[in-house]
Amino acid sequence: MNSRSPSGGREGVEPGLDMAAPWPQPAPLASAFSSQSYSRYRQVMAQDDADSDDQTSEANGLRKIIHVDMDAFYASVEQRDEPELRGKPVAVGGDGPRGVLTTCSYEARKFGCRSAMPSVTAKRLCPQLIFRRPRFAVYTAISRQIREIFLDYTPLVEPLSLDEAFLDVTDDLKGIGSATRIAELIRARIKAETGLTASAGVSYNKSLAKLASDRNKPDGLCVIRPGEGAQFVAGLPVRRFFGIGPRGAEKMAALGIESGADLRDKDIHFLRQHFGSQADYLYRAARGIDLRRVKANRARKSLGAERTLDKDISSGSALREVLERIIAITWERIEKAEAKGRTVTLKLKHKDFTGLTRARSLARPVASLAEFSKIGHDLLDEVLPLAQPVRLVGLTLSALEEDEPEAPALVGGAAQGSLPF
Ligand code: DCP
Ligand code: MG
Repeated sequence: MNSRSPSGGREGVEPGLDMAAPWPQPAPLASAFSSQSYSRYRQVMAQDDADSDDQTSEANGLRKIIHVDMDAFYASVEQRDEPELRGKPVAVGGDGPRGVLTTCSYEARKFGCRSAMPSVTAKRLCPQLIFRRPRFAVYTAISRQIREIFLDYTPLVEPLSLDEAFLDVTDDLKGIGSATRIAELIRARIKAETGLTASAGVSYNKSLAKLASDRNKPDGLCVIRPGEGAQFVAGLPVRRFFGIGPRGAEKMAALGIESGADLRDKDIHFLRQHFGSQADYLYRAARGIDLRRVKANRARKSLGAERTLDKDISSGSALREVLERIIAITWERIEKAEAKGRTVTLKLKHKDFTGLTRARSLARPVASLAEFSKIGHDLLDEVLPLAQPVRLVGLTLSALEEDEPEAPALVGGAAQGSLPF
């Protein structure tokens, strides 16, 4: 078993910082920290940060959080279903001139291939790279399978994407005895029931659990116990922190901040001076403190689809044709999710990567495919004729009505559960 835990370590809380005192609201993540690679997580995390509402639960007692993340998810599924791909460098994505890797197997990562890398670059790094097209229906089915496994241990499951989720196991519903043991049982069941490996991180808050799940990938486990969080983040480069993208990391490097330890050395006045509303978030992050709770039944913010075109196009009729296909895909997703939303947004990306969006909001949810389609086409008409050709077209439905109530917040007994790590 690949189980490690950082040893030693100072307390995760600075002397003089009163854990029982009310905490200020975490600052929302500012655009200075944006980065493409982290954008998916940032959206989720920034949202959570903005509506974190359980400032006292950390003071009430430490929680036990597990973050589970499948290893090289899409690529592992392809290797599972096509045994001749096992042990080989495999990429999932388009291998055309505009193709991008959604992910790649660990064998391909040895050559430097990565998620979101242009396929041409990946092929240059690894000429023997084998490409497969994504099979989203299969990935979605596996995602459901693993979610069922999670729900067997706790109702407090917060999926972040198809292949990862936070679980709050503070309340030991099955009487298993430790959070680490629960994580191991979950990993073993995922392996047995899906034939795939997952890595897990166990800790007392979400940020640390997520950092931990990444530490011993693939097929690994890492536990960060109370008292070890500050030590753990001290050794990390700051770009690994949530919300700190390449630009944020560059700005920090210019100020002599490379690692979590460097960040921790800066006082709050310095952080406020240089990072404004980010300061409180950074101050806490450098100490391994994260107050967000695990939220089950995360409400979806939008639903949509987009397509990168094989050839840049500018003609109205060609764009209408593409849009028609995107409308059909998006509406199918909307119906499947039984989503109701009021805002339709058209997104176009030009050849030079500049973007253009047009949105329309109704007073009530969009009622039918015909209505959705008409709004989509009206928005397109508004931007025609185009000044320059586009390479990507997307359409989303947002301002969604929540159809599932939020899970009750952890209070009292649950927050104070005594499950050991
Ligand atoms: N994905 C994607 N585009 C990205 C990143 C990821 O489409 N830019 C997809 C493909 C991945 C899946 O999401 O398989 C899960 O993303 P992860 O970041 O968890 O990456 P992997 O599971 O592939 O690898 P790891 O073992 O690092 O978790
Ligand atoms: Mg993964």
